[in-house]
Amino acid sequence: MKGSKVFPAVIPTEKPMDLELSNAMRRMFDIWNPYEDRQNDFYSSFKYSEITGIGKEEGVSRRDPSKVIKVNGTYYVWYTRRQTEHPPVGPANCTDDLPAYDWDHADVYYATSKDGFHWEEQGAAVTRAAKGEYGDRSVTTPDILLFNGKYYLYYQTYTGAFKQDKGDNCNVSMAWSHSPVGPWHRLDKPVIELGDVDEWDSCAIHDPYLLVYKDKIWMYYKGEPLNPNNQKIVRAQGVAIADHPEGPFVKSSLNPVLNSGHETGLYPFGEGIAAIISRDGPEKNTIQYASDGLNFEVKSHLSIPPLAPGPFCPDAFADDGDGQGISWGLCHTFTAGDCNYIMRFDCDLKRQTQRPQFKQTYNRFQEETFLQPMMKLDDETKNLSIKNAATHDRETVIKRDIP
Ligand code: AAL
Repeated sequence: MKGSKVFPAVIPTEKPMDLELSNAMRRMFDIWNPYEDRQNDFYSSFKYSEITGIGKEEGVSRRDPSKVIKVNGTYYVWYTRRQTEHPPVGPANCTDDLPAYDWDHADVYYATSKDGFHWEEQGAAVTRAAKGEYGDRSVTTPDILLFNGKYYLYYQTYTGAFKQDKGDNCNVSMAWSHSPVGPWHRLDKPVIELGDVDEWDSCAIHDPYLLVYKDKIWMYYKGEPLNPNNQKIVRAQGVAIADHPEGPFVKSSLNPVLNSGHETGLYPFGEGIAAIISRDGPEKNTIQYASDGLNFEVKSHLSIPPLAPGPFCPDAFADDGDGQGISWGLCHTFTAGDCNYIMRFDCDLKRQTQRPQFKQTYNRFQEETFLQPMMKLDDETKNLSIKNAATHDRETVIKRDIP
C-alpha cells in the first residue's frame, strides 16, 4: 500500500500522488487549495463598525440597506426607516396605528457620506402611498440600479394591513430619477409577478437586488411561498432578467438558483457573480459563485457574515466581465429593543488579497457573542433540561466499561 509515508509538516503545494489521502485531504487539493483560506478569494472574516447618522437611535429603526454606490465622490445608500409611536405587535394585532413588523409602516430613506463611516440622513426617497392606494402600508428593503444614465430604486411594496395567514406578502415596485437625490417618479405597480399558488415565490418577492450582467438587468430576489400553516417557509433565492428597468422581468427557469440565505447580497466577480449567503438554509454562512450567474457553488465558509449586506459595489452595473469584488458595505443588526440599526462591515472579498488581516480564520469571538440574549439558554429550557436529565441523559459508564 502507498501509505508507508506520513503526511508532511509543510502542506505540499500540489496534490501528493505518492501518499494515501483521506477524503478530507483529497478535498483540500481538489476543492479548496493547500494555502487554505489565506489564498481563497471568496473567504474573508468580517469586522463591524458603528457608523454615525444612520446608526443606533432610540425610537428609529433603520434596516435592509441597499448596495452602496459612489457618485461624484459621495457615497449613497437607501434603506428602510420606521419611526412609529408603538413598537411592532405582530400580524395578528396590527392596525392602522400599530405596525406588525419592524419593516411595517416604513418608508425608503437615503443617506450620504464622504468616508463611509460618517453618514447624513437626507430624508425620504419614496414614502408610503395614500390610504387605499397601491403601497399604502409600507415601502421597504430597497436596492438601486444605474442604467443608461438614470437611477432606479426597487423596493418591497405592501398594500393593506398584514394578515396572519398571508405571510410577509408584498411585491416589488420601482421609482426612477435623473439623480440619486431624486425627485423619484413612481411606477406604482409591481415590476415582477408573484409565483402561482404552490410555487416557491407565491407569497412574496423580497430583497430585490439589481446587477447589470450579460447586457441585461438581473434582479436577484428571495422568494416566499404562501404558507397558511407556516410550514412551507423556504429561504431560497432566484433571479429574473429584463431588458428594461420597468420590466418585464422574466424569471429564470432554473429558479431558485440559491438554496439558502435570508437576504440578497451579490457582486460581480471576474466573469461571474458571487453571493454572500448569511443566515438560513443548509448552505448558510458561505460565499457562493456562479460563472454564469445561475449555477452557484459554495466557495468558502464564513463566521458571522453581515446580515442584509449592502456592499459598496462600484462595478455592479459595469457589465465588463471583470468584476473586482468588494471590501466593505453596510448591513443591519438586531437589538434587544424595538429598533434595529445599520452598521458597516469590512472584509476582503477582492480578486487579489488586499487586506491580508481579513484572511485570518482564528477570530476569537468574546462573551458578548456567545451569551447574547437571542442565543443563551433561557430559564425555561434550562430548568427543563435539569428536570429531564435523570431520564434523558444516558450514563457515560456503561456495562462494557465495568471490569
Ligand atoms: C428582511 C428582508 C425583507 C423581509 C423583511 C424586511 O431582512 O428579508 O425585508 O421582508 O426582513
